[in-house]
Amino acid sequence: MADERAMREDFEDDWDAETDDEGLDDNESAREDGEAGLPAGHRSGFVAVVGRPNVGKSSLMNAFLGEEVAIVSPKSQTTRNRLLGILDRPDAQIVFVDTPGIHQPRHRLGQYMLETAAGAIPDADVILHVVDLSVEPQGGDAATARLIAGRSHAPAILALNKVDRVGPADLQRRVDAYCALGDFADWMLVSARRGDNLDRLLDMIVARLPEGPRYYPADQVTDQHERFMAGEFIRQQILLQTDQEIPHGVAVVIEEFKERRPGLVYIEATIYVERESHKGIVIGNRGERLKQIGQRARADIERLLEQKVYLELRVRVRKDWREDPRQLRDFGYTDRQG
Ligand SMILES: Nc1nc2c(ncn2[C@@H]2O[C@H](COP(=O)(O)OP(=O)(O)OP(=O)(O)O)[C@@H](O)[C@H]2O)c(=O)[nH]1
Ligand SMILES: [Mg+2]
Repeated sequence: MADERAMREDFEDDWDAETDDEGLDDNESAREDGEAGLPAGHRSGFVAVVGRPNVGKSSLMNAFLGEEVAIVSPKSQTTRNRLLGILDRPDAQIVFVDTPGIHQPRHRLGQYMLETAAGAIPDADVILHVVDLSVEPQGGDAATARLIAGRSHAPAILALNKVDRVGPADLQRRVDAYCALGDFADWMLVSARRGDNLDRLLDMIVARLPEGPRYYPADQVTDQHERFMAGEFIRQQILLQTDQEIPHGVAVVIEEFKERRPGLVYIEATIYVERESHKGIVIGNRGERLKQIGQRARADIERLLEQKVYLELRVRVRKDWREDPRQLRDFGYTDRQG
């Protein structure tokens, strides 16, 4: 319990730090309103969204929120950090904790990701174990179930995602195979993409949350800074526009993020790759690919900030940074709780 409270306070500190220079007044008033008007029996808590890579954890969280808080891509290991998605409704505040996919790490970065995912489990009030129903259970699904069983007594709910991609002939057998992986309090067939059964799954989660206050202002959707999200949108475009090892070896650092004049934000970012040969691929023929990456990321960032963005990208090599503890720290892949 003490850990849990410390985690909540940590996240609240982050939010305060972020809003120091913008909109603090709005934030404060939201906090006050929130505590006053809660109905009797209001529920709240943290829901760890866990599972092997690429099953749709981030998609599911975004679908619940109706916003793209976490980046999504068809490549596995898209999510690298723990990030919150906060859903406020009259009877409950549900704080989703999106996590990296649970996999056998091959680099220090992978090790960090695994620790991040595993670390979200003991603090959660409910565990949402997400699986991909369009394929048979895999090693990572069983490893996830084992981690949950070893680290938490909280109720675990199984979200059988991508039901839009499974035929009737396979359905029952797959459901049985996934349900046999662990001791689940409940399960639900869902599709993050089509929206099937999301309301039912949400009610199932809320029913298992303890009674409690709002931990975050009602209008706050995430704990992430705009600066972090801008970097993630750039990384998302690299995930979408490059192949094989390249996207996995990319890190994005925002060097400058500044409102140059009202309505125009200037962002300068460096894309780090692991090898010289990867640099040429990210830049592309006569700079074409980097231009595409920049254009699409800029559109996403403009939508987020609701302002015009001037985005300047550069590509640099940091050889084998995924193995280097100092580089990992510089790129933000460190445990925020020390
Ligand atoms: N058909 C279908 N595809 C889905 C569904 N949910 C997610 N996807 C796709 O699955 C891929 C992976 O989705 P993500 O949300 O990034 O998966 P994740 O579990 O967060 O992956 P990591 O962050 O790598 O662990 C993306 O291409 C999504 O569009 C679904 O319900 N149906
Ligand atoms: Mg993800």
